[in-house]
Amino acid sequence: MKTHQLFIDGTYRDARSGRTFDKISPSTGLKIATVHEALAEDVDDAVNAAAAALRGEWGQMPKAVRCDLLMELANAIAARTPDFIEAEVADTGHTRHFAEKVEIPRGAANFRIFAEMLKHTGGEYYHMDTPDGTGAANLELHRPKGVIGVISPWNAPFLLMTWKVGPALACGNTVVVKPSEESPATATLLGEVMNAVGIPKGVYNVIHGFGPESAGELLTQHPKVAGITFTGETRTGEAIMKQAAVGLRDVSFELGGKNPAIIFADADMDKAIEVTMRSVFANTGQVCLGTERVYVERPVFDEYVARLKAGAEGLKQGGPETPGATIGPLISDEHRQKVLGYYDKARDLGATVVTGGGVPLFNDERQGGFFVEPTIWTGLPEDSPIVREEIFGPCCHITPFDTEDEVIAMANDTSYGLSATILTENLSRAHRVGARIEAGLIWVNSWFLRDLRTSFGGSKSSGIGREGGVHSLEFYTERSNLCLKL
Ligand code: NAD
Ligand code: 6OD
Repeated sequence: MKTHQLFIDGTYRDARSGRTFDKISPSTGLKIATVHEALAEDVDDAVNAAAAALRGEWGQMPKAVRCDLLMELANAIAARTPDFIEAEVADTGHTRHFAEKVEIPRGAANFRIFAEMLKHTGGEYYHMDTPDGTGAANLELHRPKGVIGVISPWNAPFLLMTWKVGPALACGNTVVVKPSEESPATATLLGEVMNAVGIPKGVYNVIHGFGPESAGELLTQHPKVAGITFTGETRTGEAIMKQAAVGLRDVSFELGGKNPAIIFADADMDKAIEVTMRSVFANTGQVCLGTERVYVERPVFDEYVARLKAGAEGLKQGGPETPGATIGPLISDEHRQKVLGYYDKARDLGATVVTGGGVPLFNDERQGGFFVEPTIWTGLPEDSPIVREEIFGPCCHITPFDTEDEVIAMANDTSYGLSATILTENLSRAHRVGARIEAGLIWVNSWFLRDLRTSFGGSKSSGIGREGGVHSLEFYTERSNLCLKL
């Protein structure tokens, strides 16, 4: 049985609160770890350590040295890939394949790419004419913002946490990370690697706990925290915004989505099935970018539904220990109840259940896990909660459409604006339709294809701000204009 302590000022230690909570395995329902819960004193210790590190060696370190150290960190993470995989799959129930091919390499890349980018980023300079003819030089300086509070979710814990910690550290900040209570392991393990490569004490701190009245709320209200970067549910974002309002802390929010996949009749149907099998079922549908709404042009509707059904029924459910498993459990019993609530609601509302809709039966240890059947519905109106609300499970509703205007209107008729996926072989249509979709990320003939230099984030209720590339630099630094009269 594992114990996850707090990581503060370069040292693992028990919470001063004296409180702990259990971490339950999603794939078996059994307890796998005891986690220390940080309350006010612990949060204070972590933030103070982070603030002190800004004034110490880290704050004085030349940018090039800091970036080289982060490159070493990326290599050291890669060298410990098996440990990170084990930690991640135990907490999340993800397949080893997903952790090995996507989550852990991206964790290392999040440090490498931002370190490389910062190392080669220059500054802005504006010459100005003045009445006396001598002019002035304006230098736009970027300073680290300060102590950054990182609040991350459970659905891709290491990838999403490092997506924020990487640029925050590259820009010279220090961080206090509050990983989800459902996924404490990889953030904790990263402390060992930070120490091993010589990242100064206090630069990276980890506190565990819950949101309200626990570590999350306390961190976002701490007066010494300069900025909060948060990925999670839209409702949690609203709560954090209120908490961060006192002291006017800056926020960057990556929130929920109810993303459309749009399949035109001219699409390559093999490609459409391959892409949407991933966009609907990858990570058991627990991906903010997932496409729980699928719109299919009427001439290919029946063919598409039949082929996606066959694909869903071909998935093999199982935890990381199940040979050949292609789809894992949901993260927790609580989340499973939420998803099953939508499964029941869909049936009550008269949806056609194309496949799934329930809980699978197993005759082995998977029976204790939090599995649900991959599920496809058709036949519901666009104002149904199934089509409007983020479910965050392995499911989608498929609607037929007849015209571009009609499908664009349906795709945009949502309070969210995170992503969209368009399947078509017609480049002009891809551009025409894509440009009219109100979302931060639009893919054509692909999904979740990520160049870390590009902007990432959502509009409407899907977020505030963008991170990625230079956009991360904007959030994780403060600008000063130095105007030098010549
Ligand atoms: P969540 O909002 O329940 O929790 C996220 C984190 O916030 C956790 O660490 C939690 O402890 C913390 N938290 C909760 N209440 C808090 C409070 N009042 N103050 C401070 N911290 C608080 O989200 P989740 O269930 O872990 O993750 C799933 C959600 O995240 C989905 O809605 C998904 O769409 C979204 N998500 C968005 C993106 C994106 O990039 N847009 C990426 C991944 C996940
Ligand atoms: O790839 C990323 O950087 C990113 N933020 C992915 C988000 C996945 C959502 O579940």
